[in-house]
Amino acid sequence: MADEVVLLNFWPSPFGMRVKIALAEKGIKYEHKEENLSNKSPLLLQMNPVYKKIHVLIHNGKPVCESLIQVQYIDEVWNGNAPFLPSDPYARAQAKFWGDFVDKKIYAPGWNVLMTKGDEQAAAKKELIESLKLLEAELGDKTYFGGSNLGYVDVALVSFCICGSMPMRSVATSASKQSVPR
Ligand SMILES: N[C@@H](CCC(=O)N[C@@H](CS)C(=O)NCC(=O)O)C(=O)O
Repeated sequence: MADEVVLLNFWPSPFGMRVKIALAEKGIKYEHKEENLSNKSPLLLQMNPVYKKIHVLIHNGKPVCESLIQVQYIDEVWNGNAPFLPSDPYARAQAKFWGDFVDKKIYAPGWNVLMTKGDEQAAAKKELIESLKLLEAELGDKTYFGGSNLGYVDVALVSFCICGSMPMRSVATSASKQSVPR
């Protein structure tokens, strides 16, 4: 039986973009169902009863929540090509560490840069710049964090770079509406 893959998403979501990149890299066909954040579908609430957030990956009727876990899941299920995570346990742990770092030290201060003002914004900028320097040092001379191929940390990070090129403040402030400019 062919895999049935559905992504409940809100198109500007950087978290959803991680999953779209991961599925594209693996060549997996899926159905994209757009959610309205101000009127979440019963399916979304059923599939993510804990956080009630987009996005959700539904594989053969079973939900997987949280973007970094979804990327790991996609890598494990469709493991025939383009591995995101290295096979060596230590290298895997390191990649997961930096993926987590992207959420805590890039996304979080990045959001605060967009959404705050004054001293709070200045502190967020400082934290973001320091975090980017640490990531740059980790990247070193490699083409990708994954080495010569796109890896887990790249997938975790690149969606925020894509979002950085969008009018993110307007996306953020209208995130509860459906009228986000594409
Ligand atoms: N940690 C989650 C974050 C998901 C998230 O923050 N989703 C936002 C949109 S980008 C959301 O659903 N916001 C609506 C809400 O919280 O009700 C992940 O990595 O998937």
